[in-house]
Amino acid sequence: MANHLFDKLLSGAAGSAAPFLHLPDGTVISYGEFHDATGRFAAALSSLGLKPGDRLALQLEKSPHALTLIFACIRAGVVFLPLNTAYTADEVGYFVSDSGASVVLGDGSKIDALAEKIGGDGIRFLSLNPDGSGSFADTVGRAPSEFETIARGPDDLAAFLYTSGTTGRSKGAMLTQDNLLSNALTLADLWRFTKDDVLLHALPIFHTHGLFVATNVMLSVGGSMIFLPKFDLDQMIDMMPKATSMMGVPTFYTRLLGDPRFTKELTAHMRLFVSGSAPLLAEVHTQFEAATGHRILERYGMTETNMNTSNPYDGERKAGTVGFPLPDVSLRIVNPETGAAVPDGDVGEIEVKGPNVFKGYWNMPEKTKEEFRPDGYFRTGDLGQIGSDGYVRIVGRSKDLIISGGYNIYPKEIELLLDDQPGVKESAVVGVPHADFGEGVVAVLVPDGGAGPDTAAIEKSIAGSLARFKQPKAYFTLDELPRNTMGKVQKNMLRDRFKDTFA
Ligand code: MCA
Ligand code: AMP
Repeated sequence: MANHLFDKLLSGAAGSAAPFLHLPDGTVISYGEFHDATGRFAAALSSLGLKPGDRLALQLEKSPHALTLIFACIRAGVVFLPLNTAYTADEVGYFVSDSGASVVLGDGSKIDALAEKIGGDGIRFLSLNPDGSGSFADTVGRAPSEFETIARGPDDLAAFLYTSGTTGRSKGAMLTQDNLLSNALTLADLWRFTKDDVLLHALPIFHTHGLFVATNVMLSVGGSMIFLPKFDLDQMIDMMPKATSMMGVPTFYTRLLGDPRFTKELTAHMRLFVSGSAPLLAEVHTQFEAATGHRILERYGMTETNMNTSNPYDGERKAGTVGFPLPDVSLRIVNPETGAAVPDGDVGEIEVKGPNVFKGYWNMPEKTKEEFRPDGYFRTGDLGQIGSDGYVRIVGRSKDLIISGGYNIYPKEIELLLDDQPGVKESAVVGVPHADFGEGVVAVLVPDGGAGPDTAAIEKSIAGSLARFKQPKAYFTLDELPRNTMGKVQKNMLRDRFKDTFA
């Protein structure tokens, strides 16, 4: 039966000996093997009672098995929620209850703690380890070895990706099969990927960049990936000679540039380096070209929209810009208050429309309505301008968001926790320049007049609720927060005051 996304990415893979995944230990998983494994996993999902449209949450270390599970969900029509492995049980609990997931898959070392914390009537907790073992493997063993792919159309839901919000409450962005497929096909074409490409893949597979951009693009052309568990500088340098291309967040590029082994010779054979998820400093772009002779191709996207713009493959890849709208994406710059187009070249909010744009936030019709204009454009919350050269530049964000090492961190979520701590009257969280992560999280606390905040105790107290990467890397106290006449905290003043914290 027709399954819009699976058919295009994998149905032709049955029986194919072409390589799909190259693992660090030298193992190669072929397209045919991967295809068959998705069938066995899909049969196991169905044996658990999961039906099309049901939700499954997974918080798994990166492995071929975790990737198989995701494509098994697509094949079985099950909506999957990939969750950052750094999330605490508290955070995972929220995603599971909000999405109504009936099955949760976690690593063997964590699944019992998740089950204990989350509980919930009828929710099944199963383990799947990076080596393929775990209680889910037992379910697979008992299920039929063949699976008839479930029919799914372009508008059927494929995934929920949770993205935090300025209110501090995470929202499940509902992505359809065609949101994912249309974007993968557009990018593969634009960036000239073919079956001969080998992508060096060190990104996590719980976010758009590593999963939908990198993996779906490669699957759509029948190419292969050197599939590393995470970014490790030595492994990147070792594997680079076997790759033709790489996708990464800016932190990947600054770390590579800082290594004397990363030279023109090491990269001479490479076809393409793509960067995104956070701003790439123009100086990093320039240094990269000086060190390697390659110009990084920067593109811009968002969880809700997949990719929106890209620098050209053939034309000039301009540092400090994110290039042009993709061929099937309409992009405009508007006054955020009125929604009216701004004069050419002026700064405004970036709005986008196209087959890449999600269907809305799960169970949040009001929030969804606020984020879309009546004519269907989505409000990104990013501030940008289009130069006379037609290139889009991102100049800031109207949303209060920190991007650290490519991960989004919403200050509100942290402030809500800090405000509740003993000795704290109020707090403000800002991102300031960080050489490795781009931005680093700083917390500013206002004492409540008593003994004042004990930051060591606060760090301990929030550790159970917040993923480590979101926790402030520095704390300061101030008698009061700078506010404007409307009473709004002036975060730009805090960013300026603490800008040298990580210098
Ligand atoms: C790790 N740590 C971090 C981060 N990562 N702190 C702040 N920001 C981070 N991103 C902290 C850990 O908590 C730990 O703290 C210490 O750094 C070392 O942890 P480790 O796991 O060893 O770090 P790492 O392996 O060096 O990871 C850094 C990384 C990783 C490679 C940059 O964060 C990463 O892979 N980022 C990619 C994120 C990504 O894929 N984003 C795409 C989102 P301590 O030592 O104190 O315990 S998709 C998206 O944004 C849109 C759609 C788009 O356009 O792509
Ligand atoms: P996320 O919600 O994790 O998908 O993060 C999306 C946000 O990352 C966007 O709204 C932008 O603010 C930012 N972003 C992604 N790519 C770029 C880029 N190339 N330059 C600047 N910001 C980017």
